Amino acid sequence: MKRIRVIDSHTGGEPTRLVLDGLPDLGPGTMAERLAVLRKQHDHWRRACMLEPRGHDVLVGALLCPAESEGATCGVIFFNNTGYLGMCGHGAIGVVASLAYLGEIQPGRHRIDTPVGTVEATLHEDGDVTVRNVPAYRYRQAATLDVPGHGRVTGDIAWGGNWFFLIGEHGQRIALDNVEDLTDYSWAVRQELERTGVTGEDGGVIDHIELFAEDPQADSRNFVLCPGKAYDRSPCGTGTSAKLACLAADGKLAPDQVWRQASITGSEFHGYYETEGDRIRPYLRGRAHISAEATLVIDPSDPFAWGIDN
Ligand code: PYC
Repeated sequence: MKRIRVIDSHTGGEPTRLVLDGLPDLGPGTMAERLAVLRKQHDHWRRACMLEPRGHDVLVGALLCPAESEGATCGVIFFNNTGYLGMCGHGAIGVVASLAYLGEIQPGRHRIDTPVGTVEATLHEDGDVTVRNVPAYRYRQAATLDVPGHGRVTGDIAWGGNWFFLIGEHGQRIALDNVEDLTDYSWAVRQELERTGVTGEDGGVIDHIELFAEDPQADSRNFVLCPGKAYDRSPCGTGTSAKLACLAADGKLAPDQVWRQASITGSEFHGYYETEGDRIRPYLRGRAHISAEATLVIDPSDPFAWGIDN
């Protein structure tokens, strides 16, 4: 039997599984090199942790690694049911809350190395976490697509630690009882982006689709479709970062001004930014709660030991 120790948490409804140990050593390289080793040589370990019967399509995994940079608390590689994420905002908040739950960190600032850069997370005395994300920027404004079944769709392409297509005018109702239609619409947009070869900078795959609507309490409510076709239950940390980059580029939000981003479930992140050259530095504040402490067991005689691939 192989055993993998995990802590599960959720951040505004979106789950994170922090993988503490039990996976193969990825070597001493940079976080990007370790991610390449995990992807090429050990991807079945990701599948075992993320796919059914142990995982599900909503779950995001965070593999705890030794720090790469001096003074960092740890390194983390984020993944899900279909592959790997650059950064993950809700996941970083979940990692910090989980390490605090284990007594491994105290309130204060902690640096976390990821394959797309080092982020800093502040654990506040009240349990909230503020993530200083990697720099974000808008790459293209008002890109248009003809989406089969939906007609002309216009959106911005922005980086917030992952690539996003952000759509303000979509004619969709952003509500929990409309998730099926929202998923169909967003998936059609994603497929059209792929079919027509529309990408982020340097060919980066745009694998997150983000729709916005007004919200009675917050500044905006979003629906974010993640790469594995599940929607984010939280307001999506990297998606909120991409939104802040677009607001900044449009002159609609000043540096340090707080933006309350609600999710479709009603959970909220509070974001703001600082200007950094021609990019912005996004900050996101949210809260995670621990939901399980567990040991995953991989039984070699189990036909689904390494997950059900679909
Ligand atoms: O919070 O950045 C995020 C995120 C990405 C995918 C799911 N959540």
